[in-house]
Amino acid sequence: MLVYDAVAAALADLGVDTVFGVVGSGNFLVTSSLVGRGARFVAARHECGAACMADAWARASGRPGVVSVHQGPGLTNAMTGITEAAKSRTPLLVLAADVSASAVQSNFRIDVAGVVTGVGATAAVLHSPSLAIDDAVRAYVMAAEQRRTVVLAMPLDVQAGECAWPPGGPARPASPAPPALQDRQLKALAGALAGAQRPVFVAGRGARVAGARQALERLADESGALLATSAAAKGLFRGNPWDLDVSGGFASPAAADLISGADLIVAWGCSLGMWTTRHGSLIGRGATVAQVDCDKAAIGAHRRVDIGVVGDAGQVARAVAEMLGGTADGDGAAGPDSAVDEAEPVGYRTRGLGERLAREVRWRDVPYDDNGDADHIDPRTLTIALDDMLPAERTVVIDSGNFMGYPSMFLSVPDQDGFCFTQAYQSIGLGLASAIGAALARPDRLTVAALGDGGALMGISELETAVRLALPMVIVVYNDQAYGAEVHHFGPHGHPLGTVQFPATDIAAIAAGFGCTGVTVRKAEDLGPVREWLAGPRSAPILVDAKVTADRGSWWLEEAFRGH
Ligand SMILES: Cc1ncc(C[n+]2csc(CCOP(=O)(O)OP(=O)(O)O)c2C)c(N)n1
Ligand SMILES: [Mg+2]
Repeated sequence: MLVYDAVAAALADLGVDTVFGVVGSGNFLVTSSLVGRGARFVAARHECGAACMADAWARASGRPGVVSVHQGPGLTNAMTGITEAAKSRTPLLVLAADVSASAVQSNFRIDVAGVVTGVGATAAVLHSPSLAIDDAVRAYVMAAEQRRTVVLAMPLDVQAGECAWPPGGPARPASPAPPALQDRQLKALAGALAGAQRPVFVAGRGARVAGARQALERLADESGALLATSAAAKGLFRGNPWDLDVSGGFASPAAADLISGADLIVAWGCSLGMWTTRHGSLIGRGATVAQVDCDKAAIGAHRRVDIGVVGDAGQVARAVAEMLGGTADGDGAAGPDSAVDEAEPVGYRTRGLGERLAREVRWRDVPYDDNGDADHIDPRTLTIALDDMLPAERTVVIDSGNFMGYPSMFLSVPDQDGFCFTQAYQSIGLGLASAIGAALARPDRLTVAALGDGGALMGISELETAVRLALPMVIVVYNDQAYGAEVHHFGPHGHPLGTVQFPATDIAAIAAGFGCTGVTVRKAEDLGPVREWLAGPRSAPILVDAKVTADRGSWWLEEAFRGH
């Protein structure tokens, strides 16, 4: 067999059935071979888009994503998306063509391993024709099992070589056993929970990927804990009456008040970074902090913790519940269906609190003064109107910028898979492509892409992809004619803002040019066409160009600037 074909066969064997990419000469054959073996190839218009699509597809589907790129510029174009995936621990395999070892002066030659490791991804290579199948399998398995973003360099001379398909198929490397739970650590956590009066759980990406919701809810019932998540795990406790939603800059005043009043914070697969803790200010003075993470190096990485437990969030929660005397099925005070305020008070779950949460925890229930004018809609009013209009079964995907809190805080999501938050690298311009990946992973849900005008125009080439694929997506552009984040960062200090402000751009017309339905919105009544689109065949995306008010920066951004 030729190596490129054997690599494709090995990957197809491992279950690869969807590949994102941009095809050039170096990855044409391997990509075609994957397609010939039944994989769906999604042609992006820019490699960064391809990487973001695969990243979001992996997040939404729970399966490793695969990207295919041309050597040199194909890979460097993909690097921002690869960096986001690597920092988010997205299992992703990048099939990156590379020049032959002998092509010393090739225009396409770069130090692939240097570029890849420099951004935190893992470099792998097809070493030789005889090793190539094992190299490819190892790269995929490493991405899948260790949740890494692995870039597999595929030199053209190796791809063109010959190899033998192993009888019985390629061997899959054995998975390492997870580390055993340490009794001493579990006891410390159980003791802290038993002694806590106001415990709060903050669950992060690690809890999400561990599928730990039930185990955490039961332990929380047992100990009277309130439940919160990092933004990356938003939706994990949706429907639980003790859910505070997101901890950090996006927390509602009631949620922030309760989190900062905790005497014990337990982070489950959550790094307690500056965003999740508002620079630490949500952790009360004197509160005990515990952190559970299957990666030992993550414990205490962002802040000092009093108790560290190495282990999978679900396993640790079950083991601690057992120590506290509960059954595996839980005998907690209030399951999600119980009448919360009739239950016996336990821990932080005092009488009346359930009612307060139901009344105050959602951002859309927090009163505000609408600052819309004749030509601009208040982004809160816009987002609440969309929240009312859009079906609850949705995947909300967020780009970066000043606007990002509005959709994150005012659009509800059905569960932890309904929110795609690609902010590990804080790049703008990834949101549209990420939304395409999420839409392909979850066609059963309506995908809602929330973008700023800057991020939308940066990633606009993928609008053609969304239209070509006839994706039923709602794309909302919070258009303030500016890099608003920078305007609000530097404006108050009196700096000139000509570098970050732009003339009006008719993004609805641009969208119509791509074949979308384009709608300009200056007031809630302008959203009628969205309602019509929702009732129609949804055969192409709809883009809402919302001319939003921008008289001041968002409150979470003001907070965030303290970290710059
Ligand atoms: C690739 C990249 N370039 C620049 C930045 C710096 N940056 C952060 S937010 C922002 C403005 C984004 O503008 P827009 O998408 O319109 O959102 P807004 O802040 O206006 O709501 C910029 C330029 C970045 N984060 N990523
Ligand atoms: Mg803007």
